Amino acid sequence: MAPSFNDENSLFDFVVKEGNGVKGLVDSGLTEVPSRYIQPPHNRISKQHATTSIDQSMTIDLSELDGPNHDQVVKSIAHAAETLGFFQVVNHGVPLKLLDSLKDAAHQFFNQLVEKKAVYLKGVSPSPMVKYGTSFNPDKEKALEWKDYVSMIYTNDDDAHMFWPNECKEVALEFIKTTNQMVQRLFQALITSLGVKLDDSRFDELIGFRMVNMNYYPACPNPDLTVGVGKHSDMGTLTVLLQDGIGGLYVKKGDDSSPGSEEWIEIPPAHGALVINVGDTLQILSNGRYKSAEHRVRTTSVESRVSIPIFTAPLPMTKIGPLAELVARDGVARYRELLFEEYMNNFFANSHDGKKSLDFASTT
Ligand SMILES: O=C(O)CCC(=O)C(=O)O
Repeated sequence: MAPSFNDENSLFDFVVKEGNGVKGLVDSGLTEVPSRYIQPPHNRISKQHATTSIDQSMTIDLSELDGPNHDQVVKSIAHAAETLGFFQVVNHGVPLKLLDSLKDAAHQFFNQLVEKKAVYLKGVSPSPMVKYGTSFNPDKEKALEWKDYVSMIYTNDDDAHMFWPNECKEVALEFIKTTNQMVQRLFQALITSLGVKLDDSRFDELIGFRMVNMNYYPACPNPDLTVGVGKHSDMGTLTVLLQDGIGGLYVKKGDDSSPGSEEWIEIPPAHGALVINVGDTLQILSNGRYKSAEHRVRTTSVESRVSIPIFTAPLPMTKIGPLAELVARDGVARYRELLFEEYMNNFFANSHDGKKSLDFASTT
Protein backbone atom coordinates (compact mmCIF):
# COMPACT_ATOMS: atom_id res chain seq x y z
CA MET A 1 0.00 0.00 0.00
CA ALA A 2 1.33 3.46 -0.87
CA PRO A 3 2.26 5.30 2.35
CA SER A 4 0.35 8.44 3.25
CA PHE A 5 2.80 11.30 3.12
CA ASN A 6 0.39 13.55 4.99
CA ASP A 7 0.76 11.40 8.04
CA GLU A 8 4.00 12.50 9.73
CA ASN A 9 4.76 9.11 11.24
CA SER A 10 4.33 7.06 8.10
CA LEU A 11 6.31 9.65 6.14
CA PHE A 12 9.15 9.46 8.69
CA ASP A 13 9.13 5.65 8.62
CA PHE A 14 9.17 5.54 4.83
CA VAL A 15 11.87 8.15 4.32
CA VAL A 16 14.11 7.76 7.35
CA LYS A 17 13.63 4.38 9.00
CA GLU A 18 13.06 2.24 5.89
CA GLY A 19 15.72 4.17 3.99
CA ASN A 20 13.66 5.23 0.99
CA GLY A 21 15.02 8.72 1.40
CA VAL A 22 13.91 11.78 -0.53
CA LYS A 23 14.71 9.82 -3.69
CA GLY A 24 12.04 7.27 -2.73
CA LEU A 25 9.51 10.06 -2.17
CA VAL A 26 10.19 11.59 -5.55
CA ASP A 27 10.10 8.21 -7.29
CA SER A 28 6.65 7.60 -5.80
CA GLY A 29 5.45 10.39 -8.10
CA LEU A 30 4.60 13.11 -5.62
CA THR A 31 3.84 16.53 -7.09
CA GLU A 32 4.02 18.64 -3.91
CA VAL A 33 6.44 18.42 -1.01
CA PRO A 34 4.91 16.93 2.17
CA SER A 35 4.46 19.44 5.01
CA ARG A 36 7.39 17.92 6.96
CA TYR A 37 9.72 19.37 4.30
CA ILE A 38 8.35 22.91 4.35
CA GLN A 39 10.83 25.30 5.93
CA PRO A 40 9.80 28.31 8.02
CA PRO A 41 10.01 31.48 5.88
CA HIS A 42 13.28 32.71 7.46
CA ASN A 43 15.05 29.52 6.35
CA ARG A 44 13.81 29.45 2.76
CA ILE A 45 16.22 30.36 -0.01
CA SER A 46 15.15 32.94 -2.51
CA LYS A 47 17.08 32.70 -5.77
CA GLN A 48 16.33 36.33 -6.55
CA HIS A 49 18.05 37.70 -3.47
CA ALA A 50 21.44 36.08 -3.93
CA THR A 51 24.39 38.06 -5.21
CA THR A 52 25.64 35.78 -7.93
CA SER A 53 28.90 37.48 -8.73
CA ILE A 54 31.87 36.30 -6.79
CA ASP A 55 35.15 38.12 -6.53
CA GLN A 56 37.68 36.71 -9.02
CA SER A 57 40.33 36.57 -6.28
CA MET A 58 38.23 33.82 -4.73
CA THR A 59 39.43 31.43 -7.47
CA ILE A 60 42.97 30.38 -6.72
CA ASP A 61 45.36 28.66 -9.11
CA LEU A 62 47.24 26.23 -6.88
CA SER A 63 49.94 25.51 -9.47
CA GLU A 64 51.20 29.02 -8.69
CA LEU A 65 52.21 27.89 -5.21
CA ASP A 66 55.29 26.42 -6.89
CA GLY A 67 56.24 29.52 -8.86
CA PRO A 68 57.33 33.12 -8.41
CA ASN A 69 53.83 34.09 -7.20
CA HIS A 70 54.02 31.79 -4.17
CA ASP A 71 53.73 34.57 -1.57
CA GLN A 72 50.89 36.28 -3.39
CA VAL A 73 48.95 33.00 -3.60
CA VAL A 74 49.45 32.33 0.11
CA LYS A 75 48.15 35.84 0.79
CA SER A 76 45.06 35.20 -1.36
CA ILE A 77 44.35 31.94 0.48
CA ALA A 78 44.64 33.66 3.86
CA HIS A 79 42.53 36.60 2.69
CA ALA A 80 39.75 34.25 1.52
CA ALA A 81 39.89 32.37 4.83
CA GLU A 82 39.67 35.63 6.80
CA THR A 83 36.72 36.99 4.87
CA LEU A 84 34.27 34.60 3.24
CA GLY A 85 35.83 31.39 4.55
CA PHE A 86 35.28 29.98 1.06
CA PHE A 87 37.26 29.87 -2.17
CA GLN A 88 37.60 27.72 -5.26
CA VAL A 89 40.82 26.11 -6.45
CA VAL A 90 41.93 25.12 -9.94
CA ASN A 91 45.06 23.25 -11.05
CA HIS A 92 44.79 21.37 -7.77
CA GLY A 93 46.35 18.10 -8.93
CA VAL A 94 43.16 16.01 -8.79
CA PRO A 95 42.58 14.50 -12.26
CA LEU A 96 39.48 15.93 -13.96
CA LYS A 97 38.51 12.43 -15.08
CA LEU A 98 38.32 11.40 -11.42
CA LEU A 99 36.01 14.32 -10.68
CA ASP A 100 33.64 13.17 -13.43
CA SER A 101 33.81 9.57 -12.19
CA LEU A 102 32.93 10.69 -8.67
CA LYS A 103 29.76 12.40 -9.87
CA ASP A 104 28.80 9.31 -11.92
CA ALA A 105 29.45 7.07 -8.92
CA ALA A 106 27.17 9.19 -6.73
CA HIS A 107 24.33 8.88 -9.26
CA GLN A 108 24.98 5.16 -9.56
CA PHE A 109 24.78 4.65 -5.79
CA PHE A 110 21.57 6.62 -5.28
CA ASN A 111 19.85 5.24 -8.39
CA GLN A 112 19.92 1.74 -6.92
CA LEU A 113 16.90 0.04 -5.41
CA VAL A 114 16.33 0.97 -1.79
CA GLU A 115 17.28 -2.55 -0.62
CA LYS A 116 20.83 -2.00 -1.88
CA LYS A 117 21.20 1.33 -0.04
CA ALA A 118 19.34 0.42 3.15
CA VAL A 119 22.05 -2.08 4.12
CA TYR A 120 24.13 0.98 5.10
CA LEU A 121 21.49 2.53 7.38
CA LYS A 122 22.67 3.33 10.91
CA GLY A 123 22.44 0.27 13.14
CA VAL A 124 22.63 -2.27 10.32
CA SER A 125 25.58 -0.99 8.31
CA PRO A 126 28.47 -3.51 8.24
CA SER A 127 30.71 -0.79 9.70
CA PRO A 128 30.03 2.23 11.94
CA MET A 129 32.33 4.10 9.52
CA VAL A 130 29.80 3.88 6.68
CA LYS A 131 26.35 5.41 6.92
CA TYR A 132 23.54 5.97 4.44
CA GLY A 133 20.81 8.35 5.48
CA THR A 134 18.68 11.34 4.72
CA SER A 135 18.53 14.94 6.00
CA PHE A 136 21.07 15.88 8.74
CA ASN A 137 19.50 14.98 12.04
CA PRO A 138 15.92 13.85 11.26
CA ASP A 139 15.05 13.10 14.91
CA LYS A 140 15.83 16.70 15.87
CA GLU A 141 14.63 18.63 12.81
CA LYS A 142 11.21 20.26 12.61
CA ALA A 143 11.58 20.51 8.83
CA LEU A 144 13.63 17.87 7.03
CA GLU A 145 16.33 18.67 4.51
CA TRP A 146 15.78 17.57 0.90
CA LYS A 147 18.92 15.44 0.71
CA ASP A 148 20.08 11.82 0.89
CA TYR A 149 23.69 10.94 1.58
CA VAL A 150 26.20 8.19 2.12
CA SER A 151 29.06 8.96 4.42
CA MET A 152 32.39 7.09 4.61
CA ILE A 153 34.99 7.69 7.31
CA TYR A 154 38.53 6.79 6.23
CA THR A 155 40.50 4.62 8.62
CA ASN A 156 42.69 2.58 6.26
CA ASP A 157 42.60 1.19 2.73
CA ASP A 158 41.67 -2.35 3.77
CA ASP A 159 38.61 -1.21 5.69
CA ALA A 160 37.58 1.04 2.85
CA HIS A 161 37.83 -1.83 0.36
CA MET A 162 35.95 -4.13 2.69
CA PHE A 163 33.12 -1.87 3.90
CA TRP A 164 32.53 1.05 1.55
CA PRO A 165 29.82 0.57 -1.12
CA ASN A 166 31.12 -1.02 -4.34
CA GLU A 167 29.57 1.69 -6.47
CA CYS A 168 31.75 4.41 -4.98
CA LYS A 169 34.65 2.98 -2.99
CA GLU A 170 37.41 3.10 -5.62
CA VAL A 171 36.74 6.68 -6.67
CA ALA A 172 36.06 7.94 -3.14
CA LEU A 173 39.34 6.46 -1.95
CA GLU A 174 41.19 7.95 -4.89
CA PHE A 175 39.58 11.33 -4.16
CA ILE A 176 40.89 11.22 -0.58
CA LYS A 177 44.38 10.25 -1.76
CA THR A 178 44.67 12.80 -4.53
CA THR A 179 43.48 15.66 -2.29
CA ASN A 180 45.80 14.82 0.63
CA GLN A 181 48.71 16.89 -0.56
CA MET A 182 46.51 19.82 -1.47
CA VAL A 183 44.89 19.86 1.98
CA GLN A 184 48.31 19.74 3.62
CA ARG A 185 49.59 22.63 1.53
CA LEU A 186 46.52 24.75 2.15
CA PHE A 187 46.65 24.11 5.87
CA GLN A 188 50.38 24.85 5.88
CA ALA A 189 49.81 28.12 4.03
CA LEU A 190 47.10 29.14 6.49
CA ILE A 191 49.14 28.27 9.58
CA THR A 192 52.22 30.05 8.20
CA SER A 193 50.13 33.14 7.52
CA LEU A 194 49.24 33.23 11.20
CA GLY A 195 52.96 33.52 11.97
CA VAL A 196 52.84 30.23 13.87
CA LYS A 197 54.99 27.12 13.55
CA LEU A 198 53.44 23.74 14.35
CA ASP A 199 55.50 20.61 14.80
CA ASP A 200 54.80 17.80 12.34
CA SER A 201 52.87 15.56 14.73
CA ARG A 202 50.52 18.38 15.77
CA PHE A 203 50.07 19.34 12.14
CA ASP A 204 49.14 15.75 11.21
CA GLU A 205 46.73 15.43 14.16
CA LEU A 206 44.82 18.54 13.16
CA ILE A 207 44.00 17.25 9.68
CA GLY A 208 44.23 13.53 10.39
CA PHE A 209 40.53 12.66 10.14
CA ARG A 210 38.90 12.29 6.70
CA MET A 211 35.27 11.65 5.92
CA VAL A 212 33.96 11.62 2.37
CA ASN A 213 30.25 12.05 1.70
CA MET A 214 28.20 11.64 -1.42
CA ASN A 215 25.18 13.94 -1.30
CA TYR A 216 22.15 13.49 -3.53
CA TYR A 217 19.49 16.19 -3.91
CA PRO A 218 16.59 14.87 -5.99
CA ALA A 219 14.70 17.36 -8.17
CA CYS A 220 12.14 19.02 -5.93
CA PRO A 221 8.62 20.13 -6.89
CA ASN A 222 8.76 23.18 -4.53
CA PRO A 223 12.31 24.60 -4.36
CA ASP A 224 11.01 27.83 -2.82
CA LEU A 225 9.70 26.03 0.26
CA THR A 226 12.52 23.58 0.96
CA VAL A 227 16.27 23.48 1.56
CA GLY A 228 18.78 20.90 0.36
CA VAL A 229 20.97 21.68 3.36
CA GLY A 230 20.12 24.29 5.97
CA LYS A 231 22.45 27.08 7.15
CA HIS A 232 25.49 25.64 8.87
CA SER A 233 29.25 25.70 9.06
CA ASP A 234 31.35 22.53 8.92
CA MET A 235 32.85 21.22 12.16
CA GLY A 236 36.34 20.35 10.91
CA THR A 237 39.49 22.06 9.72
CA LEU A 238 39.08 22.36 5.95
CA THR A 239 36.42 20.95 3.62
CA VAL A 240 37.10 20.11 -0.02
CA LEU A 241 33.91 19.98 -2.07
CA LEU A 242 33.15 18.81 -5.57
CA GLN A 243 29.82 20.08 -6.88
CA ASP A 244 28.23 19.25 -10.21
CA GLY A 245 26.98 21.81 -12.74
CA ILE A 246 23.48 22.35 -11.31
CA GLY A 247 24.30 25.09 -8.79
CA GLY A 248 22.59 25.99 -5.54
CA LEU A 249 25.44 26.32 -3.03
CA TYR A 250 25.21 29.63 -1.15
CA VAL A 251 27.68 31.17 1.28
CA LYS A 252 26.87 33.92 3.76
CA LYS A 253 28.84 37.11 3.43
CA GLY A 254 29.89 38.49 6.79
CA ASP A 255 29.42 36.96 10.18
CA ASP A 256 27.21 39.32 12.01
CA SER A 257 24.31 40.39 9.83
CA SER A 258 20.91 40.32 11.46
CA PRO A 259 18.21 37.96 10.12
CA GLY A 260 16.62 39.53 7.07
CA SER A 261 19.66 41.60 6.10
CA GLU A 262 21.91 38.63 5.38
CA GLU A 263 23.75 38.61 2.07
CA TRP A 264 24.27 35.23 0.39
CA ILE A 265 26.60 34.56 -2.50
CA GLU A 266 26.07 31.65 -4.86
CA ILE A 267 29.26 29.71 -5.53
CA PRO A 268 28.92 29.16 -9.27
CA PRO A 269 29.75 25.67 -10.49
CA ALA A 270 33.03 25.77 -12.41
CA HIS A 271 34.01 22.64 -14.28
CA GLY A 272 37.22 21.18 -12.87
CA ALA A 273 37.29 23.46 -9.82
CA LEU A 274 37.05 22.33 -6.20
CA VAL A 275 35.48 24.40 -3.48
CA ILE A 276 37.41 24.82 -0.22
CA ASN A 277 35.87 26.04 2.96
CA VAL A 278 37.09 26.84 6.43
CA GLY A 279 35.54 24.74 9.20
CA ASP A 280 34.84 25.63 12.83
CA THR A 281 38.04 23.96 14.04
CA LEU A 282 40.18 26.31 11.98
CA GLN A 283 38.23 29.28 13.32
CA ILE A 284 38.92 28.01 16.84
CA LEU A 285 42.63 27.31 16.23
CA SER A 286 43.13 30.74 14.70
CA ASN A 287 41.37 32.39 17.67
CA GLY A 288 38.74 33.74 15.31
CA ARG A 289 40.98 35.16 12.61
CA TYR A 290 39.83 32.64 10.00
CA LYS A 291 36.07 32.39 9.58
CA SER A 292 34.24 29.14 9.18
CA ALA A 293 31.89 29.62 6.27
CA GLU A 294 28.18 29.57 6.89
CA HIS A 295 26.57 27.92 3.88
CA ARG A 296 23.41 26.25 2.66
CA VAL A 297 22.06 24.52 -0.42
CA ARG A 298 18.98 25.37 -2.46
CA THR A 299 16.97 22.64 -4.17
CA THR A 300 16.03 22.74 -7.81
CA SER A 301 13.05 21.48 -9.76
CA VAL A 302 15.09 20.79 -12.87
CA GLU A 303 17.42 17.88 -12.19
CA SER A 304 18.90 15.99 -9.29
CA ARG A 305 22.15 17.46 -8.00
CA VAL A 306 25.13 15.67 -6.48
CA SER A 307 28.01 16.99 -4.41
CA ILE A 308 30.95 15.18 -2.85
CA PRO A 309 32.65 16.82 0.15
CA ILE A 310 35.71 15.56 1.99
CA PHE A 311 35.59 16.79 5.57
CA THR A 312 39.08 17.10 6.99
CA ALA A 313 39.19 17.38 10.76
CA PRO A 314 41.38 16.63 13.78
CA LEU A 315 41.67 13.07 15.05
CA PRO A 316 38.94 12.61 17.70
CA MET A 317 41.26 12.60 20.74
CA THR A 318 43.10 15.75 19.65
CA LYS A 319 42.88 18.76 21.94
CA ILE A 320 41.64 21.80 20.06
CA GLY A 321 41.70 25.40 21.18
CA PRO A 322 43.25 28.67 20.03
CA LEU A 323 46.98 28.30 19.27
CA ALA A 324 49.02 29.54 22.23
CA GLU A 325 51.00 32.13 20.21
CA LEU A 326 47.77 33.72 19.06
CA VAL A 327 46.28 33.86 22.53
CA ALA A 328 49.48 35.55 23.74
CA ARG A 329 49.32 38.01 20.84
CA ASP A 330 45.59 38.72 21.09
CA GLY A 331 45.55 38.81 24.89
CA VAL A 332 42.40 36.71 24.95
CA ALA A 333 41.34 33.13 24.18
CA ARG A 334 38.06 33.38 22.29
CA TYR A 335 37.47 29.63 22.56
CA ARG A 336 38.10 27.08 25.28
CA GLU A 337 40.24 23.99 24.95
CA LEU A 338 38.39 20.73 24.38
CA LEU A 339 38.75 17.36 22.69
CA PHE A 340 37.69 17.35 19.07
CA GLU A 341 35.52 14.33 19.87
CA GLU A 342 33.46 16.47 22.28
CA TYR A 343 33.03 19.13 19.63
CA MET A 344 32.01 16.54 17.03
CA ASN A 345 29.50 14.83 19.33
CA ASN A 346 27.84 18.15 20.08
CA PHE A 347 27.80 19.02 16.37
CA PHE A 348 25.99 15.82 15.41
CA ALA A 349 23.59 15.99 18.36
CA ASN A 350 21.96 19.18 17.04
CA SER A 351 20.22 20.23 13.86
CA HIS A 352 21.80 22.73 11.49
CA ASP A 353 21.49 26.24 12.90
CA GLY A 354 23.92 28.61 11.25
CA LYS A 355 27.12 29.01 13.24
CA LYS A 356 25.54 28.12 16.59
CA SER A 357 27.81 25.04 16.65
CA LEU A 358 30.68 27.35 17.64
CA ASP A 359 28.88 28.43 20.83
CA PHE A 360 29.88 25.08 22.33
CA ALA A 361 33.54 26.18 22.34
CA SER A 362 33.11 29.92 22.68
CA THR A 363 34.28 31.68 25.84
CA THR A 364 32.23 34.82 25.30
O1 LIG B 1 26.10 20.19 -1.54
C1 LIG B 1 26.81 21.16 -1.28
O2 LIG B 1 27.19 21.94 -2.15
C2 LIG B 1 27.25 21.43 0.14
C3 LIG B 1 27.09 20.25 1.03
C4 LIG B 1 27.25 20.58 2.48
O3 LIG B 1 27.22 21.71 2.89
C5 LIG B 1 27.44 19.48 3.44
O4 LIG B 1 27.41 18.30 3.03
O5 LIG B 1 27.65 19.79 4.64
